[in-house]
Amino acid sequence: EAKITMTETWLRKHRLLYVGSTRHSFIHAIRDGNIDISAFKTWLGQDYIFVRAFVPFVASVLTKAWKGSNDRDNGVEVILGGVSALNDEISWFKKEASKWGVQLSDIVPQKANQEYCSFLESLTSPDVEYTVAIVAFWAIETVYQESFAHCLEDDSKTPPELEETCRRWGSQGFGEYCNSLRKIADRQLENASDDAITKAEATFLQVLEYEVEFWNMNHGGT
Ligand code: HMH
Repeated sequence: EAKITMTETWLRKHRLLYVGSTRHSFIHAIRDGNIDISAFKTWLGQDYIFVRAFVPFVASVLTKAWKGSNDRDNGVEVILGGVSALNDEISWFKKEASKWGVQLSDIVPQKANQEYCSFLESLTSPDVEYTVAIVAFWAIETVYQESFAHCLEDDSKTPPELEETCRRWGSQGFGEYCNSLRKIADRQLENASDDAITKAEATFLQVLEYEVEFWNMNHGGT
């Protein structure tokens, strides 16, 4: 029988917050076909800023993995793939913004976004252990995966012009990538100190809270 991993334990323990971050009213509005296009455009512009701040964070996770890469299979290739995918993601945001008439150079980061980006920056510190950083990375990607995959289920009424956005994070390929990140996180957690495990759990919760605030920013918390 399979043993219960640390991430599974946390997902069960913090179910309410996890569901709050992956089944937000913004996501329900996309899925039900009720999304206000201005809310979608707000999200698009703000997420472009977030993703730009995400690049140095992911690069810092790569650096941490690289330093421990004499440990067999610590995930360095998967993370390198993640860094590489961000190049395409930034281009996609530019293309999508021009499609919707969103002027990216004019976007001012809102408070929730600024706070989330500062949190990401704090995680780039060399004092933050690889275990903590990889847990944050897994959680950040997984919230988007679970959220957007929900908008692609058979009974969803997602507007066709938003399907491409939903597929970016909701596709099976992105789901497999999230599973790989989860395995890396769980493998790290198996060998981590109690102190690192405590910090990683707190960081996981912070990510979920920032994600809820990020959705609220686009969708008024309704
Ligand atoms: C706010 N969380 C936010 N934006 C994203 N693009 C992701 C997660 C996934 O990369």
